[in-house]
Amino acid sequence: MSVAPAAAPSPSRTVTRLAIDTVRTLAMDAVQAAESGHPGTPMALAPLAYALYARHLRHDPSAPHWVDRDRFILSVGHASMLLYGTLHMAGYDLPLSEIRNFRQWGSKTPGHPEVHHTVGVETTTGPLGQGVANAVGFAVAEAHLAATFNRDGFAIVDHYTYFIAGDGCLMEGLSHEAASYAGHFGLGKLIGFFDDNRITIDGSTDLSCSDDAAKRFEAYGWHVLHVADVNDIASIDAAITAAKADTKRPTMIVTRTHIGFGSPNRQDSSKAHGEPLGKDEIALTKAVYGWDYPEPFTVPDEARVHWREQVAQRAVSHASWQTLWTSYAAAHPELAAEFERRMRGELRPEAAAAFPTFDAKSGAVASRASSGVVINAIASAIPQLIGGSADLAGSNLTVVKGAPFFTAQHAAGRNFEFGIREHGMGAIMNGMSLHGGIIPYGGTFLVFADYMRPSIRLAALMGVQAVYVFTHDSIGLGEDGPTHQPVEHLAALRCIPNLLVLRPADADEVAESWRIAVTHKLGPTALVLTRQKLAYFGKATEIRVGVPRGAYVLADVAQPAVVLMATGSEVEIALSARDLLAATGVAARVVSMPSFELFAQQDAGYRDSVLPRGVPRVAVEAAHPASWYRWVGDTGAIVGIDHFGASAPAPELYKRFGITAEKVADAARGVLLNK
Ligand SMILES: Cc1ncc(C[n+]2csc(CCOP(=O)(O)OP(=O)(O)O)c2C)c(N)n1
Repeated sequence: MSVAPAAAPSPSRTVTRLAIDTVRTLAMDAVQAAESGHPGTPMALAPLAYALYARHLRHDPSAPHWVDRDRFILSVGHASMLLYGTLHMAGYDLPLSEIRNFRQWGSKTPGHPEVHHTVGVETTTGPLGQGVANAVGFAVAEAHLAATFNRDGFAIVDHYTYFIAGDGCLMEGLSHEAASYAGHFGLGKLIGFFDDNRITIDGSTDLSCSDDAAKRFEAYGWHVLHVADVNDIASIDAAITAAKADTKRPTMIVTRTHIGFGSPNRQDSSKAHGEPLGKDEIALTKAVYGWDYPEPFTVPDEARVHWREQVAQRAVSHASWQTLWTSYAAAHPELAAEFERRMRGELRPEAAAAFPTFDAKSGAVASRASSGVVINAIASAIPQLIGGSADLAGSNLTVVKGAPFFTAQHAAGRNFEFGIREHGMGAIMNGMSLHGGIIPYGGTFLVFADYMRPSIRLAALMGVQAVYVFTHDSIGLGEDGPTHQPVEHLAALRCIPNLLVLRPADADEVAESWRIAVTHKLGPTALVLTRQKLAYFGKATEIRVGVPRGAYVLADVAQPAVVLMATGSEVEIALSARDLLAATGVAARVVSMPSFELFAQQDAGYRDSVLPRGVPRVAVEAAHPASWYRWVGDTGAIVGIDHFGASAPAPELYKRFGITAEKVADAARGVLLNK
């Protein structure tokens, strides 16, 4: 079936054309009403959205969270009206009033799609390329859960992940990190469409890009197909069928489209990308479509009925899955209970007792090493905790020993090799987490958090659970030098709203930090860990209570004259400074402060009990001081580093850069003098 080209409207317009044109006109009208937005790409891609939602996706608008639904990700998030119009027509709970309210305060139709805000939106997209990498993560999750839970005759996890990427998505490096990963791991149930319209904001793609996208994806090991005209629904059907037939490779369907399709003065021009067409051009375009309805936001009954009939056929898959699930649950009750528990995001009851306890006999241990011990201790009780590292497993200590690796042949593996693709890892983790049933973790050096920062930001924005294992967390890593020594990273991470940052100071704090990370469901957690060894405090009881509160008194005196605050490796320095001060008659309290965010959430009574009002404070952290000002106040001092590090052994660096007990004691005396 081919949809008649808009340039020559057919008087015998098919209902399919009408159904597609309704999505097009809703996008034009909504962008016009909002006086902002992106009409051209929805106008071009409406036939593809129709093909997916009306003819291919296994989905059920009355059960939008059905666990085995096919997932669809609009990586070109600016084309949000394509998704909103389609969800509306497909019968999701997104009424026309919300379409009319596009981009307005409180609407369900924000400028870019936001997960957990609009029903049917699987992930938040807008920063180009992220959706592609999220889709890879969804496909990883599907493959892993299918390999873990499916049994003969019971493919209870068996769905596809579809995405649409644009020129912008494919120009971004992120999509290629993720595509390379997907090709290597043979994610056969991942089906992407490249919206090949050759237009971006500044004009033709010729201005800056002459890649052969198809060849790039072929080189990554993808199955690459072509659709010469997006209006040719039969050709989309055939491509999807061919994509599904290849179970070993992800598929990219390069689809030729025309931005602003049908608009006499805007089609194929960057003017169609990101501004309203204008009332006159809308009228002209609707005339080209043969659209007979003068009122904006018209949904012809025939179009609505057709959409609903088509989608009703798609939703049958939900009913048959339900039947399959019932017999699976009867045949494999324990697996079924486990699957349900995981999809609810709950831990097994035995998880709480799985966390290790440490003692002085273990001696000084790097926090990355105690983190490795914790991961291994909790692994079997928390099977949904799966992850790995961006090629630094031996440094990040992220491997569950003896457990299999995730490979194309063994998708049940729990150890992941993300390759040297930090940005990809962050975005893939987001997809894994959003899919459900998985708590992903990923490791790299703290300094390379910058390489994944956009994905961390989105994890925080979306409120997804993910755990970052950031090791080598300061100049304490020593000889690798300033390229590898984070300075501003802690402060920068602490500024990301809804990111929990934990920098534990000893092995017990590490265990408690991991406990917080696996139970903190509404956002990501960054664990900031040392390369160098840390002393053991022997304060397990205080730590168990104190770490969840973000800060606690580690060493006290009856009447503290000054409070010394520190995180991670610098807590030891604060303890030594306390001894130096005591020797000169100055009573100091030491507060370990692994998480500013958790401490800030405590009531004023608790905060005042840890940091008494009127008692001056000194902070020490081998990092940029920016994030400490709130806590030290006007009368306090910060011993930190506001410049890059250097290549030398760690003890020398601490001395040269003044992160020492003597400097902290001096700072304390200084604040007392100025009091
Ligand atoms: C990471 C990122 N950089 C820049 C932008 C701003 N931006 C939004 S759309 C766009 C052009 C995208 O072109 P294309 O993918 O071809 O989309 P189309 O013009 O087909 O809608 C740009 C640069 C963005 N959303 N994300």
